[in-house]
Amino acid sequence: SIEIPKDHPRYQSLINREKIIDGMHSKVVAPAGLIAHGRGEAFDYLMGEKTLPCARRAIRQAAYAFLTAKHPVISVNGNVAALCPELLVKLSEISSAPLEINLFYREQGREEAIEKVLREHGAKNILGTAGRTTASIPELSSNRRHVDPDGILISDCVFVPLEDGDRTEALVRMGKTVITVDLNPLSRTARMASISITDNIIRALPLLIEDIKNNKNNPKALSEDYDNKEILSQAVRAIAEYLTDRAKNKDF
Ligand code: PTJ
Repeated sequence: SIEIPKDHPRYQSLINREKIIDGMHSKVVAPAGLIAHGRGEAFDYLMGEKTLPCARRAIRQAAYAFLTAKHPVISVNGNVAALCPELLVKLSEISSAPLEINLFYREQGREEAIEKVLREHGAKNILGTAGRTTASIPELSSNRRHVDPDGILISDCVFVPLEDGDRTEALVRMGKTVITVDLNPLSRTARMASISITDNIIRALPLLIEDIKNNKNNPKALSEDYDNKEILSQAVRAIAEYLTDRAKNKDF
């Protein structure tokens, strides 16, 4: 991998790219994960690479869902394992929700590669490892239908960042609360999920961890009227306003 100078104006973005590229070489990330990352970057640009107020509200609601669930589960794919394994492990610890590896592009050696990364970052309780995904999600034809019988199958709340729309829909139909993080507020996943956080996973996870930590004894303090469609509408409007302001002010 290349050396990125710390004073480079796009340092963080370049670091994230390197993580995804390195992840692809070690089989953690699927080749399509590079395309997914690029799409995410584009949306991040369009919102000024910051957490929008509506995303902040969605994060609070997600913390509430985690804290009030009986069996919350954190679904892990290649991109999130490459970008922020330490944050996934922290979220799992603070919420007592197990991590479950669940891949769209199943390929020999990927589950093992992701398990290795998670273990290196201190994960103890990992579901969905090779050979464990013997249950299936009804009416879902993608590879993601294979799930761990002790995890997503019996969960009441699933955190599925950077997800595809089909599974989100199938999980909602099974009666589960589905939380996603997706920079694209127009994606099927964002529209199908119960709680959609329109933010970069890198920025959203520390805030989610904080909210869970600070409200463990009183989750009710987090709850407020919540309407996912309204939150998505606010995200789209925030992007439009940000772009309009920049264009008006010739801020280039
Ligand atoms: O590891 P696998 O095999 O399970 O595959 C993972 C990918 C991400 C390749 C797979 O789920 C996929 O193809 O996803 P999509 O359909 O491309 O959707 C990914 C969504 O995540 C897109 O809407 C992106 O805008 C968004 N996204 C990408 N990077 C980030 C992001 N959202 C938040 N934070 C990011 N860093």
